[in-house]
Amino acid sequence: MNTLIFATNNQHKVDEMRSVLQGSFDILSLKEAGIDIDIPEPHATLEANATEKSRTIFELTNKDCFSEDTGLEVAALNGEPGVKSARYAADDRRFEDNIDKLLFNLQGITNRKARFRTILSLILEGKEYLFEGICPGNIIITRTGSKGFGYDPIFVPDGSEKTFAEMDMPEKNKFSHRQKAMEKLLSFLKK
Ligand code: ITT
Repeated sequence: MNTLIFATNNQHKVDEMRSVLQGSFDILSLKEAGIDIDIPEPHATLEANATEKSRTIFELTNKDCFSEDTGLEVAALNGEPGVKSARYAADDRRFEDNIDKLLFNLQGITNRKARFRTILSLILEGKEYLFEGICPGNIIITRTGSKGFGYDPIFVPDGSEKTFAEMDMPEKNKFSHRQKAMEKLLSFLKK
């Protein structure tokens, strides 16, 4: 197995995965694989949405592939936005609006604990596997930093004083949910 299709339309995720993999194997985004499709994420769990994305691409191509679904789970909001992270404020998936809504909902709340959770769904030779990666941290009060994407400007991972948006990719990878899930996939592939 040399190439896996990564069932995502999010170029930031592709760039991060490539930086994690450092050539362990090649990945092709949907765009690079010539697939123009917006896969729905209608389910109530990250696991079900990730599986839907990889199954859709496997059924279309019959090739080894993987996908991931990530949610930001905020303790004081009972785990929200969670599986709704991409569309927290509205269906148009605007990062800025999602952050505004989250900061508004956390106004006056001192418990800022949160975690990113990634579920990675791999389909290899027609068999399905799931891997999880969790990054605990805190939501800060105002945006800081301009790198990364999504909720990065308001999330400080445990063990750092910086937000993800203040980190270069290799530094984010040291903490990141996505890296942790991918490491599990890589050690599974080595077995
Ligand atoms: P897919 O094509 O892979 O589905 P997506 O952008 O829709 O790409 P998700 O469904 O996994 O991604 O949505 C998760 C949302 O959570 C995403 O839109 C971001 O706002 C946010 N998110 C995911 N990973 C993140 C990260 O590492 N840092 C900050 N925010 C992140």
